[in-house]
Amino acid sequence: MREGINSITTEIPMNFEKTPGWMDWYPGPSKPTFKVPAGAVDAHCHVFGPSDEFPFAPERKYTPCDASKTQLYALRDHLGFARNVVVQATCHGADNRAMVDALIHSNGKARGVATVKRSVTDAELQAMHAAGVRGVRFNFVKRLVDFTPKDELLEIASRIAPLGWHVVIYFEAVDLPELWDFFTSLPTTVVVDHMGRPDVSKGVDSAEFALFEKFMREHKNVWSKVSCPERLSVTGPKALNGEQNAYRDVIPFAKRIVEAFPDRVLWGTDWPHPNLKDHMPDDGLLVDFIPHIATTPALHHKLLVDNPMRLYWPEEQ
Ligand code: 0GY
Repeated sequence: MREGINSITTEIPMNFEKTPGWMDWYPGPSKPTFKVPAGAVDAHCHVFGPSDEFPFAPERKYTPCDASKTQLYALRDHLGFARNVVVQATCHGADNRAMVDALIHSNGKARGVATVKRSVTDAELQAMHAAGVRGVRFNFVKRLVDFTPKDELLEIASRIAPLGWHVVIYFEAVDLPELWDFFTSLPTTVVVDHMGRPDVSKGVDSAEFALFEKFMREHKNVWSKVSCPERLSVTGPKALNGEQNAYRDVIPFAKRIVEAFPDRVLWGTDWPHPNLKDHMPDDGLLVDFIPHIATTPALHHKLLVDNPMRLYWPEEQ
């Protein structure tokens, strides 16, 4: 009798209602004009659910639409990319099953970044490694996650380091001074999401962005994703007055980082673009942003092929 009741309960799908105002991913992305080099990697993207198969985490701060591995891989092919790095999204907390499932079904064309707690076992880390996980993400964006004590994060970093994994950090520019000592104490390669989220209205020569450049210049283990112009831009997706490039106010920031640190930059779509409020980007348009920030074929190749391959598929180098 007990067993019967349990099995009935688990068969009832959980019904997730999207966060009010949630913007779904763009269904018909254009074909980019810019042709990415052969072997290009979309090094920052996510999967959401599908929620009836992989329920969202109770501690999540938003409830998104579904965005499956099949839809992600269709986008990869449409945009001309060869591989993906699937980053655990906060709506799944430290339950990495959806991300790991995406890796397992990618025919080796996807690697991943997980979120783990101190309680993760060595066997679980090994299983994730076998599936293709190569990093953990530490998130300091307060609207996305609750605070995790730094000693717990340091313990996690020291446990994943022997696996050859790295740490991905997500924070906002105003918080860099306070987080500096912690970040510079990490024992692994450290990859910053979205250039540390600069406030582009302050300008590329602001003290705030100078601190981020110093962070990369003084710490050779620090890399940056030059991604998410759609999140950082104030001018938005519209090209104005003969200017052909959308998100033009983000160009000076990303271009400067690509040119100063060409061997430590990555690029990703950020599909399915969680938490956007004003517009949902056409992913084809995002790909057409790349030649504005990496202006030579040699830089395209480093940004889209050499660097992500070195970090995520080192055995093929
Ligand atoms: C991103 C950015 C965001 C969200 C997440 O895991 C997440 O929920 O990363 C954001 O809301 O800024 O990189 O996808």
